[in-house]
Amino acid sequence: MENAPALGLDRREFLKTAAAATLLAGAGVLGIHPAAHAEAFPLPALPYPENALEPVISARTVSFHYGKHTAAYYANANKAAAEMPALAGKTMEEIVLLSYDKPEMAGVFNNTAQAMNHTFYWKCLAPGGGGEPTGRIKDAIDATFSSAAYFRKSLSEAAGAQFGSGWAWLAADKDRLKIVRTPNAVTPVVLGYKPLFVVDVWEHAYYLDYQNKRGDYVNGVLDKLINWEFVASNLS
Ligand code: MN3
Repeated sequence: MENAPALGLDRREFLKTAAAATLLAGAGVLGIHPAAHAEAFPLPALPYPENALEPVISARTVSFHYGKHTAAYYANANKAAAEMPALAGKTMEEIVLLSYDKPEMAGVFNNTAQAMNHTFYWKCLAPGGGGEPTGRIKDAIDATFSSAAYFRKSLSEAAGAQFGSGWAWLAADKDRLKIVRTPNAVTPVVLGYKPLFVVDVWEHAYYLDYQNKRGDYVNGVLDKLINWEFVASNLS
């Protein structure tokens, strides 16, 4: 209570605050305390403003892709985690690994893997990104692909070749890097590889901006948005 003056409240305002706190505590007694609704996997904040990826990816695309799609995958992943006792206390990666390729857990897998994939995707992009890799990630890319240009070409082709919805990844298979294409929600994690970078090639990632021109979106991401610092940080 001695903090009240520091908050700049007069006594009458402070009592209103205290009354509000009492009401909230009462809600707890009735079993609707906010803690009862705590989500296992809160939606991580977007690492930049919605318009930060323009002109490659519009604020409108990000507002749907993050605000609607990513948020919905998290909501569904949380719902599954809350409803299935077998998932209690598990990480998203653990849930993805245990639900992969089990038809009866397809909903759990799809939503949890998509939540994880999207958070990874948003971190793979950065305003002012793109350009050439440097340091350890340059060395690793040169060792596998001979050059950054050949890596770029290989990833771009993989993204174009993925039929329907999916993802094009740079992943590490122990010491070696590889390009991996996955359908729908599948992540290289279930194949035993460590994801380093990804491009989302579901139509919701680019259709508002590029319509059918998936290649233009992928090349824009590789040339102007790839967050090399994050990619390098994923090298073990
Ligand atoms: Mn997506």
